[in-house]
Amino acid sequence: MSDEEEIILSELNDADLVLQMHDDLYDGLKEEVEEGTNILLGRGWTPYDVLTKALVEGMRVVGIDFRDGILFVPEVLLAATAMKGGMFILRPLLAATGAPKLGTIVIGTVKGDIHDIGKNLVGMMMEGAGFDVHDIGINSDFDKFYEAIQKYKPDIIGMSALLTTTMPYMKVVIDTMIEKGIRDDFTILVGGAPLNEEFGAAIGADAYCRDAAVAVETAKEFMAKKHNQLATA
Ligand code: B1M
Repeated sequence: MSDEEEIILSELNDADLVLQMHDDLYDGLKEEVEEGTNILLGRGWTPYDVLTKALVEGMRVVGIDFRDGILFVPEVLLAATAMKGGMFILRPLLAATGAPKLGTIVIGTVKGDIHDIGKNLVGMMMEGAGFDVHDIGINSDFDKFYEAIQKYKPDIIGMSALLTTTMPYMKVVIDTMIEKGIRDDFTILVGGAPLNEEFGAAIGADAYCRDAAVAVETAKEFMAKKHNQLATA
């Protein structure tokens, strides 16, 4: 692109800026995505709207072209890095709600799986809602979950999987918890693009969460139930 055609992000109106951010995310332009994120925040957008309308929507388009063989792993990695640049700016803003602590969550992407954007987003939203979040990262086997369980004594375990080949490992984690007699000590929430409600029920999770907002609402509902049970016990 020549200098004359260079796009000045700050000169675009909100709608055009959001579309440009989708393009920049698609092209893996981290600095531009960060700049766009800051501009929208400066214009009074809520962090949640920037996250969902500019970043998540942009990644949805990347996902479609990845699926259709138009984009390949290296390009998608760049898009993911650009997305993380924007998320890094939003994270403290989403977490700074001053909400009272609702409970503790351990969250991780299961063994064999390195997708972490959705998990990170769920973690950020949970923090924003007032949960203490301990993120154990990607490629997490049962031992990694167990170590975190012992260390943080969570109320909720969150598992993420983005691959049809890794989602069965969630059942391994739950079955191993049953063997150890600790399954009922926690609420187990699962999520990730290839999952659905039926799968969640079949593996013995307490709930499948379609997205981060649903995960937060579901976690809040389970915590309210837990507190009611404790109060009436
Ligand atoms: Co991958 N990938 N990928 N990938 N990748 C998918 C998942 C895929 C659907 C793309 C496609 O259509 N072909 C496909 C999986 C097919 C399948 O199994 N059904 C796929 C594949 C095949 C692969 C590789 C095998 C490719 C290869 O190497 N040939 C490889 C696997 C690596 C591995 O994990 N072992 C691979 C690699 C990668 C990258 C490294 C390049 C990159 C990941 C970078 C990163 O995460 N740091 C990547 C990406 C970015 C994607 C897509 C394009 C986008 C995923 C994403 O971040 N979405 C994805 C396409 C797609 O999903 N349609 C794809 C945005 C995010 C906000 O959404 O993660 O769904 P999502 O999270 C949502 C909800 O699902 C839910 O809430 C989130 C926020 O609303 N949620 C939870 C998620 N986790 C939750 C946990 C909870 C609750 C809710 O706990 C309580």
